[in-house]
Amino acid sequence: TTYFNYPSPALQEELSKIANAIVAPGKGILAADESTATIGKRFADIGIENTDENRRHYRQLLFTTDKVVAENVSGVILFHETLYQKADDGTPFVELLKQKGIIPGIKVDKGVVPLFGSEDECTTQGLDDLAQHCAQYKKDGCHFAKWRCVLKIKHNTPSYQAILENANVLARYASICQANRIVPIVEPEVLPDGDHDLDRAQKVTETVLAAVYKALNDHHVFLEGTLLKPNMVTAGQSNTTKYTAQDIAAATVTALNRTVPAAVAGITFLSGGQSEEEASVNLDAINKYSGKKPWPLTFSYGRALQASVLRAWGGKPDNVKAAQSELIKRAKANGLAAKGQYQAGSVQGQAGDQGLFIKDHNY
Ligand code: 5MM
Repeated sequence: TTYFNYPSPALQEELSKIANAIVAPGKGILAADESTATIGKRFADIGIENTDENRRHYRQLLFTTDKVVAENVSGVILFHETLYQKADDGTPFVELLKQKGIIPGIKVDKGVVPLFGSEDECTTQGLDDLAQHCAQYKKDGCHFAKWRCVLKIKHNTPSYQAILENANVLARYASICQANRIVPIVEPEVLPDGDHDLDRAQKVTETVLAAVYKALNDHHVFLEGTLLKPNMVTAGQSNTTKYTAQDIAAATVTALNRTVPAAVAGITFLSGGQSEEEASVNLDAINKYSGKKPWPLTFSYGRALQASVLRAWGGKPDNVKAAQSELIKRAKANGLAAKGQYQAGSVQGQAGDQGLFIKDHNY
C-alpha cells in the first residue's frame, strides 16, 4: 500500500531544474502579470488608455529589451492575455523570451475574494479547472506559475480562518502545478498597510509561513521544486519609527529561518510598494546579512522593476529605447543586490526613490 507519492524521480528532476535556473546567482524574476484592471491603474498614472493594443505595445517594449537583461532576469510572469500576444513582426512573446533564455511563467490565480464573516479578510480563487489550465500552459511554453494570497495585519487579523484557508489553497495550487510539470511560486503576501511595528510584522509573517509550510507538507508538495514569494518584513506603511535596511534584513531572514525549510529551492521577494531604490537596498541588505541563509534570496518585482520604465515610456514610440534602458538598469541593480553587491544610490531611475505603495492592494 502507498499512502502518498512523491513525484517520480524524472518529475522531481524537471521541477528542481526549473526552480534552480530561476534563482541562479544574480538573477530574479520580472513580475509582468498585472491583470487588465491592474495594468489599467499603472497606465492611468502615465495617462495611457487601457486598450489591448496599448497593453501589447507595453509588453512588447519589455520583451524586446536587449538580451543583456537576461543576465539578471531569469523568468517573467505573464498574464493569460499576454501569453498569447505577438510582437509587431508576428513573433509570439513567449518566443521572444525563449530566444533570450528567459523562462516564461504564468499567473494562474483568478484573484482575491472576500472571506464571508471575516473582518475584511480574503482568500484567492482559481482552483476549478486549474489542472487543465496548467497542462495547456505547459504545452504553450510556461514552466512556472504564480498564485498570490493576501493577509492583512489589523488588531485581530490575520485570523485563524484566513491563515488556514490561504495556506491550504496555496498548497492545493502547488500540488496541481507540480502534477502538471510546472514549478509553483507560492505567494502569501502580508500586506504593508497599517501602523504596526517591525516586530509585529515579523511575528505575523512567521505565523503565516509556518501555516503555509504545514499545508504544503500535508499536500506532499515537493519543496525542492517550489519557490516562495514572500513580503520582506517591514513595519506598517504608517508606522513612523525609522528602521534601517539592516533592521529589515535581520527581521526578514530571521522570520524565514524559523519557518521556511532549507529544501525550498529559493526565495523571490515581492516589492510590495517599496520604491525601486528601497527594494534594491533591502534585498542587498538581506544578502549581506550574516545569519544563516540556506536558500538563494532574490527578487520577483512588479512595481519596483517597472515604475521607471512606465514613466520613461509614457506611451510614446520614440521613448521605447529609453524605457528599455531603465529596465536594464533596474534589473542590473537587483541582480547585484541578489549577490549582496549593490551600492546604494549607484543606479538612478526616472522614478527615483518615489514610493510605490498602493493602499489596500488586495485585488
Ligand atoms: C504584478 O502584480 C501582481 C498582481 O497583479 P494583479 O493584482 O493584477 O493580479 C502581483 O501579484 C505581483 O506579482 C506581486 O505582488 C509582486 O509585485 P510587487 O509590485 O509587489 O513587486
